[in-house]
Amino acid sequence: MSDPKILASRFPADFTFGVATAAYQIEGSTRADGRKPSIWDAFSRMPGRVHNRDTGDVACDHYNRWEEDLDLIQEMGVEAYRFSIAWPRIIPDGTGRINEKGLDFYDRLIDGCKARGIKTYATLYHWDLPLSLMGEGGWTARSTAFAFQRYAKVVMARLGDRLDSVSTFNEPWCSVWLSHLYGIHAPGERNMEAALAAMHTTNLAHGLAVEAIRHVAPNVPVGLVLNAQAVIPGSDSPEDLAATERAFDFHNGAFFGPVFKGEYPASLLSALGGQMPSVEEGDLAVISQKLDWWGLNYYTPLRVSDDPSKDAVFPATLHAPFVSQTVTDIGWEVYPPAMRSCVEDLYQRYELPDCYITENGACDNTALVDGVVDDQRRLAYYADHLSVVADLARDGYPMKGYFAWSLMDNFEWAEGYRMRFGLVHVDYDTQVRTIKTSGAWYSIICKTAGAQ
Ligand code: IFM
Repeated sequence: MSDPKILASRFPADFTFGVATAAYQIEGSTRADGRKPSIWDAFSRMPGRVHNRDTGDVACDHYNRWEEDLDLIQEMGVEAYRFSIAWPRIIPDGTGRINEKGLDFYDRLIDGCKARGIKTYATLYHWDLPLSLMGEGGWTARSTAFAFQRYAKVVMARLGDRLDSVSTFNEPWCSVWLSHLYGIHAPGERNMEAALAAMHTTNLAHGLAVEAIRHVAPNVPVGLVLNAQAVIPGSDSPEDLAATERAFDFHNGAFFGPVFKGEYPASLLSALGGQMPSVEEGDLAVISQKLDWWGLNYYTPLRVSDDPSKDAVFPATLHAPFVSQTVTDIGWEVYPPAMRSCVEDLYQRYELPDCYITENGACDNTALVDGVVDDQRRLAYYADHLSVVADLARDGYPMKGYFAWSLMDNFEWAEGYRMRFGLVHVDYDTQVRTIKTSGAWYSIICKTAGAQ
């Protein structure tokens, strides 16, 4: 079902349609107006870390072209813009001096949204940790949680009066496991003890930031964006079913547990407790404060089977084969039913507030030919996943909004610029933006929903 008007008519009248981006992926101007390096500025310069040694130095030049980009969002009829704020622009060393010029940029951006009738959904942390904080250990150091709380306070005191929503973190799974255990994202560590420390500091930082936001900007709805893994067993064998449960606890429970239940999963504690940092009295109460909403970033399922080897480390799982034949250009299986089962499973396990799909989309590298990017595979991906979200809303799940990832092609982290997720094509030589076929289609969804 890809008729955008029919699809749009299946959503509740107050459902929000938006687009999402993140600071380091689009802004460029990494040295402008007092910004100092983040861990990604350093990481992307290390050999072998990022495809083609691409960096975010220029990216989509959004720092200079933000007005044109907001015009595009408005022209597409998109109701809300989810963007992130770069900590190294606001407090360039992580602690210490506040950089007013950095705040000024987001002031202009937010006012620009308001002037165009676009709702503002800000994320405080989308992976660009000020590099100076690595001297203390970055996310592995408890002190970083308190530095983050101060940063949250500074941002909300200046911008909170014009934000429609704020989230503390984007995808802690990535900034913890992918960055400190699997070594794929900055700072590129591969160490379980460090990863567990980063996990707890991040959870604590989330809680401390919620406290600060409630204090400084009590009217702004606060949430947390998680890329919950839609874990699916590779078979019905008892071993694979047990492996699936362990994978859930490790990938999801490590964040959902403390935030929504005030506890770490028992299986994680019993397997890895000896390597955990100290969880101080009161930490879990700070972490588990009530949220107004949570965000799900969903792209693909995680199929697992048991890893029977003796030295397998918790959660001791292997990747099970894909079931669907459809795979995006980045190699991720396309399987919309897992989006539904993931939401169902999470609402069964936890008491969760309202839900936004804060990211969903496909890597489709269809080229620009004669001024057109006819990205039918991305369009089909959106149609199938939006249909799942409409069904969830119909079935009583509190689905409040959907943000397409991404507004435009951008710096795709370790993949550099070769993987494209945009509704809008970016020519990195000329910085010309071209709305793709999927973008025009999504625009009809937004305009139809807006007229309801
Ligand atoms: O580009 C990323 C984004 O920064 C976080 N979520 C997943 C996207 C696609 O990989």
